[in-house]
Amino acid sequence: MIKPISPLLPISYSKEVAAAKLRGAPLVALESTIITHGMPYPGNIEMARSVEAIIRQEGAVPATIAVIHGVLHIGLEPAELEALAKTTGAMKVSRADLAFAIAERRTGATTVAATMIAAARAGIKVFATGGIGGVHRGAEESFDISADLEELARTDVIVVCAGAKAILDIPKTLEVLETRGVPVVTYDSAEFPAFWSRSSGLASPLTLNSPAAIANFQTTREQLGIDGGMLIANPVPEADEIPREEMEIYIERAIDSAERDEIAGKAVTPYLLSTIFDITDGRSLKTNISLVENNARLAAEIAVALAE
Ligand code: PSU
Ligand code: MN
Repeated sequence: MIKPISPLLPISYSKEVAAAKLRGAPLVALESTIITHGMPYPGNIEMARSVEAIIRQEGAVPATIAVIHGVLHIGLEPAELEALAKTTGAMKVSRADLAFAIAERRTGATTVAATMIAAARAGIKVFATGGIGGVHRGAEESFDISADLEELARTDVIVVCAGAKAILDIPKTLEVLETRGVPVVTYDSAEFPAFWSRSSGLASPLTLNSPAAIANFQTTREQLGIDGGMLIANPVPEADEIPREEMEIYIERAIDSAERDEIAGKAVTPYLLSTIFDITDGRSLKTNISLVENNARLAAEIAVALAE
């Protein structure tokens, strides 16, 4: 169920997104935490620009979502995107703090959960990201389960990702998604992918082989009156993947280091990502950019198929 936005909410559409909404063009939402907390500058701005360009090439319109000085932005102008990529003080904003960032006139980058909320309110049905948050390893002790999972259960947006990072407990993440009724569809593979790696060792709950089939599945869910999101897992291109066995070594080291440094709460994911970036000498970043670009392409194809 998509609630409309109050006319009193401070919201701003980029010129391109406003024009696209007027003519009913397909739109693809993009998150901004990946820009401010997921990658270092200038790799982050290069990724953000190239992802937007890919979506345009595929005949859709990109809408990068963020809160800037208390205004919810649906689509960023090039200068706004650049400024956000350079900011070091942006909040990481999820469902719990999206309204806080707006009310307190803060600048905040939206996670998957917060981007889904903004996209749904703005009438955007498809969203491309890198990886979703999930159940962290050791969650039985820490209770660290990303709000992304709950959002997927309740908000009607198709989220295209490269699977779940193996810094998470992937089996538990899939269990929670199943419990909450979120369809998990891997694109063109029987195996659920693990972000930097094409393989997780786990079968995907569902598989579809074309954007049209994904659009048709979503339309059928709507016909049945089933609300909530769905997760499309798109394996990283083979040329850029880091194999699972190799990745496992880096991940173990990053998790050990996070425990030593007593990292908790929303700092965990950014810490692990930047530690892995250091350990792999930047190779993980190259993989990360490649998979986001790959996801943007598929998301645009799905948005175009949904519009047909
Ligand atoms: N995966 C990445 N880079 C990121 C994230 C995930 O490769 O920056 C971000 C996304 O915005 C995701 C968030 O929604 O981390 C999850 O954080 P948490 O586990 O604290 O909910
Ligand atoms: Mn968390």
